[in-house]
Amino acid sequence: MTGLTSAAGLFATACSPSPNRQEAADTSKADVTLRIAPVLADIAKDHTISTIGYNGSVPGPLIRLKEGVPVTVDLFNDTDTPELVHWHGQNVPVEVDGAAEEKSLGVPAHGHIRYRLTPQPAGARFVHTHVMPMSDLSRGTYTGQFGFVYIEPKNEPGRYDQEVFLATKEWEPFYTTEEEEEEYDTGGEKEPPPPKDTTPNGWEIGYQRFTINGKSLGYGEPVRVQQGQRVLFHFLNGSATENIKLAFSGHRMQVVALDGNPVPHPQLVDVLELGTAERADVVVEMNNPGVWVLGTPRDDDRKNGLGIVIEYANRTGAPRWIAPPPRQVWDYTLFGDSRATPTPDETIALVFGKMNGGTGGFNRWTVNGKQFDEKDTPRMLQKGRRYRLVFHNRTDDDHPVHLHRNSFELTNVHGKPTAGILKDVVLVKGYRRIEVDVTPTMEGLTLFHCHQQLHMDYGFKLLFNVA
Ligand SMILES: [Cu+2]
Repeated sequence: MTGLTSAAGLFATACSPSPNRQEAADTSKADVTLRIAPVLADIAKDHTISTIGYNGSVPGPLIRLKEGVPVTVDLFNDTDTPELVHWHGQNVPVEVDGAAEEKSLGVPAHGHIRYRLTPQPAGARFVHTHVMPMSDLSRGTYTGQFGFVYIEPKNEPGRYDQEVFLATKEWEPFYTTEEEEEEYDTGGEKEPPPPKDTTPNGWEIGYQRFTINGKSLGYGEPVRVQQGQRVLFHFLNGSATENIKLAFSGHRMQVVALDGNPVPHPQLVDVLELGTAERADVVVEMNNPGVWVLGTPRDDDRKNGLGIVIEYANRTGAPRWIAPPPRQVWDYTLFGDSRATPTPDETIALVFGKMNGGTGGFNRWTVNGKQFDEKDTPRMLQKGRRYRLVFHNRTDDDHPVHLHRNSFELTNVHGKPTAGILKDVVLVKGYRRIEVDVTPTMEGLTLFHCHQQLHMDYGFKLLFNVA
């Protein structure tokens, strides 16, 4: 549990004067206050979850900020363990990024820290705990410590009539030996399989309950819409470990932004696919009056709560689910440009590997043949230099990989070139290759990791240092 120790240790340094922080004696109200505390959440009829959340709700309250306008942030921790609060998708200094590996400030058990934060870039971001729970499924992102952050751009086009934020979440995790079913072949180039590993696969995580905005399908208030409206939906996959799909019965969704960043070519889709921590903004024309289910096409998970009712004005009756057309292929390049991207200054290959954990054990994850070790020297990157990161996934698992404090541009997906799609998480499917370009602008330690909690905790991390 070295992460916890260092998080607590960091607080000692947090007490020394810093231009970025106001003195502890300052009791004025902060612009943003997050209180980390136990919460009881009624997620379904006669079903209450006991977890840890922000400000007494799961997900936490929507935090609306303005691009480039600094805010004071108060973090209170009412729990018995140190916490880390990560501003996912924002370009912020290491001190406030909330990752132990980057030596960010932690929030001590029953403690408080205050700092300044300049929100950037604009778009749908989020905030979540960055603690490593390892085998403890009552901590880290298995809890309700997450919430939307929306950074308003300086100029908001606002071509919609209503804005709705929807965050998905799984609850009551348990250990299982069952693996996710295989996806059908989507074509394109493949990575070579690794040498055969005869050790059985280690633990996977299953869940009993599912919610959108903290309510199981049919329990919460429906989203109320009117015929003729254009509704902007912001989706966030708040899962610790699951990559999900979402479909809106009777409607198609126009994807306008991914991970909060507008895409070059908005496209209509029947099914959204969101890896852990991915976001998508979609616009839907409300042109099919009725009472509908928006949810996962996986019947079991939808029955266990992963959906929400969309209700047109003056329409009543049981919500209808219509399965999307079969074999919908989610392809990032649909939304990209065909123009050529600049030649990178340097190419860095990152090969993802797996060592099976065996029955009752944990799988171990490697980048370029090594599990993360905090004693390793970080890989140096030069500010302003264009790097191409080539993700070679030589495992049969899908990995939603995330880079802190920077966005990257997708340049190649499964052998298909693309441009103009800016993201901070990308889902690299089993035995696939994705290439992204990043030009670091923020100095200091920058963490790269798989956002699947179990993968991250058991080795799937790499530390860069930008100078
Ligand atoms: Cu992973």
